[in-house]
Amino acid sequence: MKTALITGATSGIGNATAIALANLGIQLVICGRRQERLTELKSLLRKKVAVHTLCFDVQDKKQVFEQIARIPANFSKDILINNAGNAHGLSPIQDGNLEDWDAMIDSNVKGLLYVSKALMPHMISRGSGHIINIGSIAGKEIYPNGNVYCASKHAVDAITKSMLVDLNPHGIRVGAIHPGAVATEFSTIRFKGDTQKADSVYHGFEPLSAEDVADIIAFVVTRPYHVNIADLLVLPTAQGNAVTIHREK
Ligand code: 8X3
Repeated sequence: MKTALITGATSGIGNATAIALANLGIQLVICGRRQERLTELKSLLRKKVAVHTLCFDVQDKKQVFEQIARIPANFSKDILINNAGNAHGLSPIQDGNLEDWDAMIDSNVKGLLYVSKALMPHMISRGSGHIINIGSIAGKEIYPNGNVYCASKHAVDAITKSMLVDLNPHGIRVGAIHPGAVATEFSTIRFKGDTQKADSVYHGFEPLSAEDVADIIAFVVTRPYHVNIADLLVLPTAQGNAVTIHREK
């Protein structure tokens, strides 16, 4: 039985992906910072597949390695979905908040590296595995005030390409999915709970839903093993690039 480990599984794209993969009969290791939410999701999904929860923050190096070492032996480590990450703030670089910068680099970049580092040896020893990194359109282009968030997602793009090359001799699939506007808690977190500001991001057009992205992840993981979807930019039809969105008045 295949197992997928999903970081940031308690909300947004991670949560929708857990549901989509459980529907495919893929066992799950769901990771997040909130135990109650993990327990809730586990009770929803365990009717379909075996589910193990791991409560840790990807920013915490020690916790990452300790928790991943505790995964029971019946959960193999076939698929890793590096989804945990967020945007904090949207302001000119000269006005950037240092805590926001640390949070974005520590989770979006370093957290992804820590979790990957903990899983890669298992994949290498088996000569198979699949790593899917959730990037962003912000990893393909920069936009005004996006600065450090864009830098963190450009790093995800670079890390994905590096993994593709370095893991190539080991038979491991690696790819990234780079979504544009997805209606999740993303903007509420970016704007520190200002829901009015967050809602205005998705005003006047139909953004992607977390389920739209999860559907694509389900497609990516179910390709025959010789097919590796390495790089996908996924936008709502109303979005042309990071700053061009056709909104109804
Ligand atoms: C989320 C999309 O455009 O806010 O990563 O950067 S965007």
